[in-house]
Amino acid sequence: MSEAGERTFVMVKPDAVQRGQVGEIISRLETRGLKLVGATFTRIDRELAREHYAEHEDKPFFDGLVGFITSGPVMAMVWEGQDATRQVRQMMGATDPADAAPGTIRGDLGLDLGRNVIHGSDHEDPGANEREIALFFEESELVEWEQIDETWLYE
Ligand code: IDP
Ligand code: MG
Repeated sequence: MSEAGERTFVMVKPDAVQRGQVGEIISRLETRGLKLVGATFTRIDRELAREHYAEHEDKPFFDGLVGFITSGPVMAMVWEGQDATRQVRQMMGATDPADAAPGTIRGDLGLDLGRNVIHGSDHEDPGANEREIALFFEESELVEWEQIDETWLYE
């Protein structure tokens, strides 16, 4: 990982895959300057879904959430950059797309709380990024590489 780099876990959810928004979402993160260091297009099983969303186990929406996230393929990714976890959360917008500001990913690409397009690690939950990355990726699957614009992106 580069000196400026923090890694965060991002997942394009099944609704956005079905709606052809994978490219749009990757494009926004790339254009911002974040660096893609890992990606897998996969359909996750219920066990992994339950573990990933373990903090919501007792919530009334938990079963629906697990059903939704396992209902089709997702694009699971690791992005790296300065303050990456918090910056991705800001780009995502509020959990409910109806409350997410225009210009954010959820505010531009979704309408409904239960179909909110994207997951990103919670920056207010220390270690959530590394924990989620480890659930989906082996360390050897993450690519360390130098981005040619890094000297122009960071002071
Ligand atoms: P976040 O994705 O913005 O971090 P969380 O509160 O961690 O939001 O909730 C995880 C996911 O659970 C949300 O992204 C959304 O897909 C789903 N979810 C949260 N609250 C509700 C709800 O009230 N009804 C249905 N789904 C919900
Ligand atoms: Mg969350």
